[in-house]
Amino acid sequence: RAHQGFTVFFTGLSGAGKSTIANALMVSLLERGGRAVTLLDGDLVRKHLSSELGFSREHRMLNVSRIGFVASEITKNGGVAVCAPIAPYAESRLAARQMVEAYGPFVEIHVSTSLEVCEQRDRKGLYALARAGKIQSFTGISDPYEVPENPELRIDTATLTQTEAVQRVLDYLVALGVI
Ligand code: GGZ
Repeated sequence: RAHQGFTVFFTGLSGAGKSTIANALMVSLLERGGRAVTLLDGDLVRKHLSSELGFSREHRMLNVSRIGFVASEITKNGGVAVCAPIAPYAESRLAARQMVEAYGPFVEIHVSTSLEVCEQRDRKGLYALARAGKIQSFTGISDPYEVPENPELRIDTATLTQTEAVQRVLDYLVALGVI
């Protein structure tokens, strides 16, 4: 299964650590060599693929389904897709899973860092803006996040270092036999 494509799909609140872990995972996978790794980060996707979309339920569903489609194409062609949207709705995560699983494994990773920790960190100042009502429909504050019920992995960055978090993912992928 060395040439089996697969998708790693991180989901979690803003500031939970999805992008950081996704980036570090990509670096580790590239160091191992041998295959193309494509990062579909929330920010980049919003800029290049979903620039016309906002944050309504409908738009978030559409955004995540686009990510799922691109990930499925990458998986089909034997590549590795690493996705890191908030993806707050179970229905859209399932849609992405179903698209990908037609061609290869879909590894859903809930970056479960609590709202309290994310808000305390507030790296981009977005939680303060959301609390002040200056950003509407902000996930965790004024918009829902449906906690994944059966993710392949859960990672809490309050209790794991970045290195440990990436190692958990790599261990899972080794056990799965795809790396
Ligand atoms: C949530 C928002 C919002 C609202 C802007 N709600 O931490 P960030 O800044 O860099 O990542 C967040 C990003 C979320 O986009 P996604 O494409 O991942 O969301 S979804 O999967 O739901 O489609 C945040 C920023 O956009 N941002 N407004 N209202 N996050």
